[in-house]
Amino acid sequence: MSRSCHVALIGQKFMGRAHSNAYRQAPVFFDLPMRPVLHSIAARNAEELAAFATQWGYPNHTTRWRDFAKDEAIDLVDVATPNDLHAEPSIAMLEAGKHVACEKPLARTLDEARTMRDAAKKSRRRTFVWFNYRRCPAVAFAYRLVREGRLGDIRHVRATYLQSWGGPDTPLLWRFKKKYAGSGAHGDLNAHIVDMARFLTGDEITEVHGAVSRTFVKERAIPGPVKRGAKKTGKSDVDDALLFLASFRGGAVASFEATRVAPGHLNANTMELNGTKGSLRFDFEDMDVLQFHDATVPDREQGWKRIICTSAGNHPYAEAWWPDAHGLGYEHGFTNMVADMMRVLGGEAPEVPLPDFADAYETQRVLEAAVISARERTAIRMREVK
Ligand code: NAI
Ligand code: SOE
Repeated sequence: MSRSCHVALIGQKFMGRAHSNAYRQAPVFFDLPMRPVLHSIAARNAEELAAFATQWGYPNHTTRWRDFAKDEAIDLVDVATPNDLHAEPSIAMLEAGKHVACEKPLARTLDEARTMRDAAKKSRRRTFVWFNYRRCPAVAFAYRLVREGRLGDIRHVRATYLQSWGGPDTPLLWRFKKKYAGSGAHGDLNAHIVDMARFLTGDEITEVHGAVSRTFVKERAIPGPVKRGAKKTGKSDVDDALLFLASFRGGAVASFEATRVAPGHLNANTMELNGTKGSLRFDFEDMDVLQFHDATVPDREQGWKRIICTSAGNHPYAEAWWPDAHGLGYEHGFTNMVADMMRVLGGEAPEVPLPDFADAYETQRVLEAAVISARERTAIRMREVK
Protein backbone atom coordinates (compact mmCIF):
# COMPACT_ATOMS: atom_id res chain seq x y z
CA MET A 1 0.00 0.00 0.00
CA SER A 2 1.37 3.43 -0.87
CA ARG A 3 2.18 6.05 1.77
CA SER A 4 0.63 9.52 1.78
CA CYS A 5 2.26 12.84 0.99
CA HIS A 6 0.17 15.70 2.37
CA VAL A 7 0.35 18.68 0.06
CA ALA A 8 -0.15 22.37 0.86
CA LEU A 9 -0.37 24.70 -2.11
CA ILE A 10 0.22 28.47 -2.21
CA GLY A 11 -1.56 30.19 -5.12
CA GLN A 12 -5.00 29.38 -6.46
CA LYS A 13 -5.16 30.87 -9.94
CA PHE A 14 -3.67 29.54 -13.18
CA MET A 15 -0.97 27.32 -11.74
CA GLY A 16 -2.97 26.69 -8.58
CA ARG A 17 -5.55 24.96 -10.75
CA ALA A 18 -3.01 23.14 -12.94
CA HIS A 19 -1.17 21.76 -9.90
CA SER A 20 -4.35 20.86 -7.98
CA ASN A 21 -5.58 18.92 -10.98
CA ALA A 22 -2.24 17.11 -11.25
CA TYR A 23 -2.24 16.05 -7.57
CA ARG A 24 -5.76 14.71 -7.99
CA GLN A 25 -5.11 12.87 -11.26
CA ALA A 26 -1.67 11.35 -10.64
CA PRO A 27 -2.63 8.72 -8.05
CA VAL A 28 -5.69 7.73 -10.07
CA PHE A 29 -3.80 7.06 -13.30
CA PHE A 30 -0.38 5.98 -12.00
CA ASP A 31 0.66 3.22 -9.66
CA LEU A 32 2.84 5.19 -7.22
CA PRO A 33 4.81 4.45 -4.04
CA MET A 34 3.58 7.73 -2.54
CA ARG A 35 0.06 9.11 -2.81
CA PRO A 36 -0.46 12.91 -2.89
CA VAL A 37 -3.26 14.01 -0.57
CA LEU A 38 -4.54 17.59 -0.79
CA HIS A 39 -4.23 19.14 2.66
CA SER A 40 -4.33 22.97 2.47
CA ILE A 41 -4.60 25.85 0.05
CA ALA A 42 -3.35 29.40 0.68
CA ALA A 43 -3.89 32.50 -1.42
CA ARG A 44 -4.57 36.18 -1.03
CA ASN A 45 -8.19 36.42 -1.98
CA ALA A 46 -10.19 35.27 1.06
CA GLU A 47 -13.54 35.40 -0.78
CA GLU A 48 -12.42 33.05 -3.52
CA LEU A 49 -10.51 30.65 -1.29
CA ALA A 50 -13.36 28.76 0.36
CA ALA A 51 -15.02 28.02 -2.98
CA PHE A 52 -11.70 26.95 -4.47
CA ALA A 53 -10.99 24.64 -1.53
CA THR A 54 -14.41 23.00 -1.88
CA GLN A 55 -14.19 22.67 -5.64
CA TRP A 56 -10.76 21.06 -5.65
CA GLY A 57 -11.05 19.09 -2.41
CA TYR A 58 -8.76 20.89 0.05
CA PRO A 59 -10.01 20.36 3.63
CA ASN A 60 -8.19 23.52 4.84
CA HIS A 61 -7.71 27.02 3.44
CA THR A 62 -5.98 30.15 4.70
CA THR A 63 -4.67 33.54 3.64
CA ARG A 64 -1.60 32.97 5.87
CA TRP A 65 0.78 30.66 4.02
CA ARG A 66 3.34 31.00 6.85
CA ASP A 67 1.11 28.80 9.03
CA PHE A 68 2.10 25.82 6.89
CA ALA A 69 5.51 25.78 8.57
CA LYS A 70 3.97 24.90 11.93
CA ASP A 71 1.65 22.20 10.61
CA GLU A 72 3.38 18.88 11.11
CA ALA A 73 0.88 17.06 8.96
CA ILE A 74 2.15 18.83 5.82
CA ASP A 75 4.91 17.03 3.90
CA LEU A 76 5.22 19.02 0.67
CA VAL A 77 4.61 22.72 0.07
CA ASP A 78 3.96 23.81 -3.50
CA VAL A 79 4.74 27.43 -4.40
CA ALA A 80 2.53 28.58 -7.30
CA THR A 81 2.64 32.33 -6.70
CA PRO A 82 4.11 35.24 -8.68
CA ASN A 83 7.90 35.24 -8.90
CA ASP A 84 8.41 37.70 -6.02
CA LEU A 85 6.91 35.09 -3.73
CA HIS A 86 9.08 32.08 -4.62
CA ALA A 87 12.16 32.54 -2.45
CA GLU A 88 10.57 33.47 0.87
CA PRO A 89 8.04 30.62 1.18
CA SER A 90 10.41 28.07 -0.36
CA ILE A 91 13.15 28.85 2.14
CA ALA A 92 10.74 29.08 5.10
CA MET A 93 9.22 25.71 4.25
CA LEU A 94 12.59 24.02 3.71
CA GLU A 95 13.67 25.34 7.11
CA ALA A 96 10.49 23.88 8.57
CA GLY A 97 11.45 20.48 7.16
CA LYS A 98 9.03 20.35 4.22
CA HIS A 99 9.77 19.20 0.70
CA VAL A 100 9.17 22.07 -1.73
CA ALA A 101 7.93 22.23 -5.33
CA CYS A 102 8.33 25.74 -6.76
CA GLU A 103 7.12 27.29 -9.98
CA LYS A 104 9.51 28.63 -12.60
CA PRO A 105 11.50 30.79 -12.98
CA LEU A 106 13.14 29.71 -9.74
CA ALA A 107 13.52 33.36 -8.70
CA ARG A 108 13.58 36.96 -9.90
CA THR A 109 17.35 37.28 -9.67
CA LEU A 110 20.39 35.05 -9.48
CA ASP A 111 21.08 36.21 -5.91
CA GLU A 112 17.63 35.11 -4.84
CA ALA A 113 18.02 31.81 -6.70
CA ARG A 114 21.32 31.18 -4.91
CA THR A 115 19.72 31.58 -1.48
CA MET A 116 17.09 29.04 -2.52
CA ARG A 117 19.66 26.58 -3.82
CA ASP A 118 21.69 26.92 -0.62
CA ALA A 119 18.62 26.53 1.61
CA ALA A 120 17.67 23.38 -0.28
CA LYS A 121 21.14 21.93 0.15
CA LYS A 122 21.18 22.71 3.86
CA SER A 123 17.71 21.28 4.48
CA ARG A 124 18.39 17.92 2.80
CA ARG A 125 14.72 17.95 1.73
CA ARG A 126 13.61 17.29 -1.82
CA THR A 127 13.02 20.24 -4.13
CA PHE A 128 11.30 20.31 -7.50
CA VAL A 129 10.85 23.09 -10.08
CA TRP A 130 7.86 23.08 -12.41
CA PHE A 131 9.60 22.84 -15.76
CA ASN A 132 6.56 20.88 -16.91
CA TYR A 133 7.42 20.73 -20.63
CA ARG A 134 10.11 18.10 -19.97
CA ARG A 135 7.25 15.66 -19.49
CA CYS A 136 5.34 16.23 -22.74
CA PRO A 137 5.33 12.92 -24.61
CA ALA A 138 7.32 14.22 -27.58
CA VAL A 139 9.94 15.87 -25.35
CA ALA A 140 10.33 12.73 -23.23
CA PHE A 141 10.77 10.78 -26.47
CA ALA A 142 13.32 13.30 -27.78
CA TYR A 143 15.27 12.83 -24.53
CA ARG A 144 15.38 9.07 -25.19
CA LEU A 145 16.50 9.45 -28.80
CA VAL A 146 19.32 11.80 -27.81
CA ARG A 147 20.44 9.37 -25.05
CA GLU A 148 20.41 6.51 -27.58
CA GLY A 149 22.84 8.50 -29.74
CA ARG A 150 20.43 8.92 -32.65
CA LEU A 151 21.48 12.53 -33.23
CA GLY A 152 25.22 11.87 -32.90
CA ASP A 153 27.08 14.94 -31.67
CA ILE A 154 24.77 17.90 -31.30
CA ARG A 155 25.99 20.89 -33.29
CA HIS A 156 23.10 23.30 -33.21
CA VAL A 157 20.24 24.07 -30.79
CA ARG A 158 17.44 26.42 -31.96
CA ALA A 159 14.95 27.28 -29.27
CA THR A 160 12.07 29.74 -29.38
CA TYR A 161 9.23 30.58 -27.05
CA LEU A 162 6.92 32.93 -28.90
CA GLN A 163 3.61 34.26 -27.61
CA SER A 164 1.29 37.05 -28.67
CA TRP A 165 -0.63 38.18 -25.59
CA GLY A 166 1.65 41.05 -24.52
CA GLY A 167 0.50 43.83 -26.87
CA PRO A 168 -0.46 47.37 -25.75
CA ASP A 169 -4.02 46.35 -24.81
CA THR A 170 -2.81 43.99 -22.09
CA PRO A 171 -2.91 45.77 -18.71
CA LEU A 172 -0.09 46.16 -16.22
CA LEU A 173 -0.29 42.66 -14.68
CA TRP A 174 2.38 41.53 -12.18
CA ARG A 175 4.18 39.94 -15.15
CA PHE A 176 5.09 43.43 -16.44
CA LYS A 177 6.64 44.72 -13.20
CA LYS A 178 10.25 43.90 -12.39
CA LYS A 179 9.66 43.95 -8.64
CA TYR A 180 7.17 41.07 -8.98
CA ALA A 181 8.42 39.22 -12.05
CA GLY A 182 12.19 39.88 -12.14
CA SER A 183 12.07 40.10 -15.91
CA GLY A 184 9.50 39.81 -18.69
CA ALA A 185 9.42 37.28 -21.53
CA HIS A 186 12.99 36.34 -20.59
CA GLY A 187 12.43 34.80 -17.14
CA ASP A 188 8.95 33.68 -18.06
CA LEU A 189 9.69 31.95 -21.35
CA ASN A 190 13.45 31.66 -21.91
CA ALA A 191 13.53 29.89 -18.51
CA HIS A 192 11.54 27.02 -20.05
CA ILE A 193 13.62 26.67 -23.20
CA VAL A 194 16.98 27.05 -21.47
CA ASP A 195 15.87 24.26 -19.11
CA MET A 196 14.70 22.16 -22.03
CA ALA A 197 17.91 22.69 -24.01
CA ARG A 198 20.07 21.74 -21.00
CA PHE A 199 17.83 18.77 -20.27
CA LEU A 200 17.71 17.39 -23.82
CA THR A 201 21.38 17.87 -24.66
CA GLY A 202 22.63 16.92 -21.18
CA ASP A 203 25.14 19.70 -21.75
CA GLU A 204 25.85 23.08 -20.16
CA ILE A 205 26.15 26.52 -21.72
CA THR A 206 29.65 27.97 -21.39
CA GLU A 207 29.20 31.36 -23.01
CA VAL A 208 26.49 33.81 -23.99
CA HIS A 209 27.82 35.61 -27.06
CA GLY A 210 25.30 38.38 -27.25
CA ALA A 211 21.77 39.28 -26.27
CA VAL A 212 19.23 41.91 -27.20
CA SER A 213 16.34 42.96 -24.98
CA ARG A 214 13.43 45.28 -25.85
CA THR A 215 10.50 46.81 -24.04
CA PHE A 216 8.11 47.90 -26.78
CA VAL A 217 5.16 48.81 -24.59
CA LYS A 218 6.42 51.08 -21.82
CA GLU A 219 3.12 52.23 -20.33
CA ARG A 220 0.13 49.97 -19.64
CA ALA A 221 -3.33 50.42 -18.15
CA ILE A 222 -3.59 49.66 -14.43
CA PRO A 223 -5.89 46.64 -14.11
CA GLY A 224 -9.13 46.66 -12.14
CA PRO A 225 -11.07 49.65 -10.85
CA VAL A 226 -8.90 52.76 -10.52
CA LYS A 227 -9.79 55.28 -7.77
CA ARG A 228 -11.02 58.65 -9.02
CA GLY A 229 -8.09 60.99 -9.59
CA ALA A 230 -5.52 58.15 -9.43
CA LYS A 231 -3.18 57.34 -12.34
CA LYS A 232 -4.80 55.14 -14.96
CA THR A 233 -1.55 53.82 -16.41
CA GLY A 234 1.79 52.68 -15.02
CA LYS A 235 5.25 51.79 -16.24
CA SER A 236 6.18 48.38 -17.54
CA ASP A 237 9.85 47.89 -16.69
CA VAL A 238 10.47 44.40 -18.08
CA ASP A 239 11.43 43.10 -21.52
CA ASP A 240 8.71 42.22 -24.03
CA ALA A 241 11.29 40.22 -26.01
CA LEU A 242 14.80 38.96 -25.29
CA LEU A 243 16.96 36.98 -27.74
CA PHE A 244 20.45 35.57 -27.25
CA LEU A 245 23.15 33.39 -28.78
CA ALA A 246 25.19 30.86 -26.81
CA SER A 247 27.66 27.95 -26.97
CA PHE A 248 27.52 24.62 -25.18
CA ARG A 249 30.54 22.90 -23.63
CA GLY A 250 30.22 20.04 -26.13
CA GLY A 251 30.65 22.52 -28.99
CA ALA A 252 27.05 23.10 -30.07
CA VAL A 253 25.96 26.62 -30.94
CA ALA A 254 22.55 27.79 -29.78
CA SER A 255 19.95 30.50 -30.21
CA PHE A 256 17.15 31.35 -27.78
CA GLU A 257 14.25 33.70 -28.49
CA ALA A 258 11.47 34.73 -26.12
CA THR A 259 8.72 37.17 -26.94
CA ARG A 260 5.17 38.04 -25.94
CA VAL A 261 4.57 40.25 -28.93
CA ALA A 262 4.60 37.82 -31.87
CA PRO A 263 1.08 37.80 -33.37
CA GLY A 264 -0.01 34.37 -34.54
CA HIS A 265 2.27 32.55 -32.11
CA LEU A 266 0.13 31.43 -29.21
CA ASN A 267 2.36 29.13 -27.22
CA ALA A 268 5.14 28.36 -29.68
CA ASN A 269 7.58 26.65 -27.38
CA THR A 270 9.85 25.09 -30.00
CA MET A 271 13.12 23.23 -29.91
CA GLU A 272 15.26 21.99 -32.75
CA LEU A 273 18.40 19.93 -32.25
CA ASN A 274 20.69 19.28 -35.20
CA GLY A 275 23.40 16.65 -34.79
CA THR A 276 25.93 14.74 -36.87
CA LYS A 277 23.54 11.82 -37.35
CA GLY A 278 20.15 13.49 -37.39
CA SER A 279 17.84 16.25 -36.24
CA LEU A 280 14.79 16.64 -34.00
CA ARG A 281 12.03 19.27 -33.95
CA PHE A 282 9.41 19.90 -31.27
CA ASP A 283 6.65 22.52 -31.22
CA PHE A 284 4.29 22.69 -28.25
CA GLU A 285 1.51 23.93 -30.55
CA ASP A 286 1.56 20.35 -31.93
CA MET A 287 2.62 18.87 -28.63
CA ASP A 288 2.26 15.12 -29.22
CA VAL A 289 4.38 15.25 -32.37
CA LEU A 290 8.14 14.84 -32.63
CA GLN A 291 9.76 15.45 -36.00
CA PHE A 292 12.86 13.35 -36.63
CA HIS A 293 15.26 13.38 -39.54
CA ASP A 294 17.57 10.35 -39.54
CA ALA A 295 20.67 11.28 -41.55
CA THR A 296 22.08 7.73 -41.34
CA VAL A 297 19.55 6.17 -43.74
CA PRO A 298 20.38 6.09 -47.48
CA ASP A 299 20.15 9.52 -49.11
CA ARG A 300 17.17 8.58 -51.24
CA GLU A 301 15.10 7.74 -48.13
CA GLN A 302 16.00 10.81 -46.13
CA GLY A 303 13.35 13.26 -45.01
CA TRP A 304 11.52 14.49 -41.92
CA LYS A 305 9.35 11.92 -40.17
CA ARG A 306 6.35 13.18 -38.23
CA ILE A 307 6.10 10.82 -35.25
CA ILE A 308 2.90 11.03 -33.24
CA CYS A 309 4.06 10.19 -29.71
CA THR A 310 1.06 8.39 -28.30
CA SER A 311 2.33 4.87 -27.70
CA ALA A 312 4.26 3.04 -25.00
CA GLY A 313 6.99 2.54 -27.61
CA ASN A 314 7.80 6.21 -27.72
CA HIS A 315 6.95 7.85 -24.42
CA PRO A 316 7.33 6.65 -20.87
CA TYR A 317 3.98 7.84 -19.47
CA ALA A 318 1.79 6.29 -22.18
CA GLU A 319 0.76 3.15 -20.34
CA ALA A 320 -0.67 5.14 -17.44
CA TRP A 321 -3.03 7.02 -19.76
CA TRP A 322 -5.00 5.85 -22.77
CA PRO A 323 -4.65 3.00 -25.27
CA ASP A 324 -2.02 3.71 -27.95
CA ALA A 325 -2.91 6.44 -30.45
CA HIS A 326 -4.81 8.68 -28.03
CA GLY A 327 -3.11 11.98 -27.35
CA LEU A 328 -2.25 13.94 -24.22
CA GLY A 329 -2.71 17.66 -23.54
CA TYR A 330 -1.31 20.59 -21.57
CA GLU A 331 -2.42 19.35 -18.15
CA HIS A 332 -0.76 15.95 -18.55
CA GLY A 333 2.73 17.46 -18.35
CA PHE A 334 1.91 18.56 -14.78
CA THR A 335 0.32 15.23 -13.86
CA ASN A 336 3.28 13.29 -15.25
CA MET A 337 5.48 15.54 -13.14
CA VAL A 338 3.53 14.85 -9.96
CA ALA A 339 3.81 11.12 -10.70
CA ASP A 340 7.60 11.48 -10.95
CA MET A 341 7.75 13.63 -7.80
CA MET A 342 5.84 10.96 -5.89
CA ARG A 343 8.15 8.26 -7.23
CA VAL A 344 11.16 10.20 -5.97
CA LEU A 345 9.57 10.88 -2.57
CA GLY A 346 8.68 7.20 -2.39
CA GLY A 347 12.29 6.17 -3.03
CA GLU A 348 11.94 5.26 -6.70
CA ALA A 349 13.53 6.72 -9.83
CA PRO A 350 11.49 9.18 -11.91
CA GLU A 351 10.60 8.23 -15.49
CA VAL A 352 12.23 11.44 -16.68
CA PRO A 353 14.79 13.40 -14.59
CA LEU A 354 13.28 16.10 -12.39
CA PRO A 355 14.79 19.58 -12.02
CA ASP A 356 15.58 20.54 -8.42
CA PHE A 357 16.70 23.92 -7.03
CA ALA A 358 20.36 23.22 -7.85
CA ASP A 359 19.45 22.39 -11.44
CA ALA A 360 17.13 25.41 -11.81
CA TYR A 361 19.91 27.60 -10.39
CA GLU A 362 22.04 26.60 -13.41
CA THR A 363 19.22 27.70 -15.72
CA GLN A 364 19.00 30.97 -13.77
CA ARG A 365 22.74 31.56 -14.29
CA VAL A 366 22.21 31.39 -18.04
CA LEU A 367 19.28 33.82 -17.79
CA GLU A 368 21.45 36.18 -15.74
CA ALA A 369 24.30 35.97 -18.28
CA ALA A 370 21.87 36.96 -21.04
CA VAL A 371 20.59 39.93 -19.00
CA ILE A 372 24.16 41.14 -18.40
CA SER A 373 25.05 40.56 -22.04
CA ALA A 374 22.09 42.64 -23.25
CA ARG A 375 22.81 45.42 -20.75
CA GLU A 376 26.56 45.61 -21.41
CA ARG A 377 26.37 44.75 -25.11
CA THR A 378 29.08 42.16 -24.70
CA ALA A 379 29.77 38.41 -24.54
CA ILE A 380 29.64 36.78 -21.10
CA ARG A 381 31.48 33.61 -20.09
CA MET A 382 29.42 31.47 -17.77
CA ARG A 383 32.33 31.00 -15.37
CA GLU A 384 32.04 34.74 -14.61
CA VAL A 385 28.41 34.30 -13.48
CA LYS A 386 28.26 32.72 -10.04
P1 NAI B 1 -1.68 34.09 -11.09
O1 NAI B 1 -1.56 35.57 -11.01
O2 NAI B 1 -2.72 33.49 -11.98
O3 NAI B 1 -1.93 33.50 -9.61
C1 NAI B 1 -1.13 33.88 -8.53
C2 NAI B 1 -1.69 33.33 -7.25
O4 NAI B 1 -0.79 33.66 -6.19
C3 NAI B 1 -3.05 33.91 -6.84
O5 NAI B 1 -3.89 32.88 -6.37
C4 NAI B 1 -2.73 34.86 -5.70
O6 NAI B 1 -3.76 34.98 -4.73
C5 NAI B 1 -1.54 34.14 -5.09
N1 NAI B 1 -0.73 35.06 -4.29
C6 NAI B 1 -0.09 36.18 -4.70
N2 NAI B 1 0.51 36.76 -3.65
C7 NAI B 1 0.21 36.01 -2.56
C8 NAI B 1 0.51 36.11 -1.18
N3 NAI B 1 1.24 37.12 -0.69
N4 NAI B 1 0.04 35.13 -0.35
C9 NAI B 1 -0.68 34.10 -0.83
N5 NAI B 1 -1.00 33.98 -2.12
C10 NAI B 1 -0.56 34.91 -2.98
O7 NAI B 1 -0.25 33.55 -11.48
P2 NAI B 1 0.09 32.21 -12.26
O8 NAI B 1 -0.06 32.43 -13.73
O9 NAI B 1 -0.58 31.05 -11.62
O10 NAI B 1 1.67 32.17 -12.01
C11 NAI B 1 2.20 31.73 -10.77
C12 NAI B 1 3.61 31.21 -10.99
O11 NAI B 1 3.56 30.12 -11.91
C13 NAI B 1 4.57 32.21 -11.62
O12 NAI B 1 5.84 32.03 -11.05
C14 NAI B 1 4.62 31.84 -13.09
O13 NAI B 1 5.86 32.14 -13.70
C15 NAI B 1 4.43 30.34 -13.02
N6 NAI B 1 3.78 29.77 -14.21
C16 NAI B 1 4.30 28.62 -14.72
C17 NAI B 1 3.74 27.99 -15.78
C18 NAI B 1 4.38 26.74 -16.30
O14 NAI B 1 4.21 26.44 -17.46
N7 NAI B 1 5.11 26.01 -15.50
C19 NAI B 1 2.53 28.51 -16.43
C20 NAI B 1 2.03 29.73 -15.81
C21 NAI B 1 2.64 30.32 -14.72
C1 SOE C 1 2.59 33.16 -19.78
O1 SOE C 1 3.57 33.66 -20.61
C2 SOE C 1 2.78 31.66 -19.50
O2 SOE C 1 1.67 31.26 -18.75
C3 SOE C 1 4.07 31.36 -18.73
O3 SOE C 1 4.06 31.95 -17.45
C4 SOE C 1 4.25 29.87 -18.62
O4 SOE C 1 5.42 29.53 -17.94
C5 SOE C 1 4.23 29.24 -20.01
O5 SOE C 1 4.36 27.88 -19.91
C6 SOE C 1 2.94 29.57 -20.72
O6 SOE C 1 2.79 30.98 -20.75
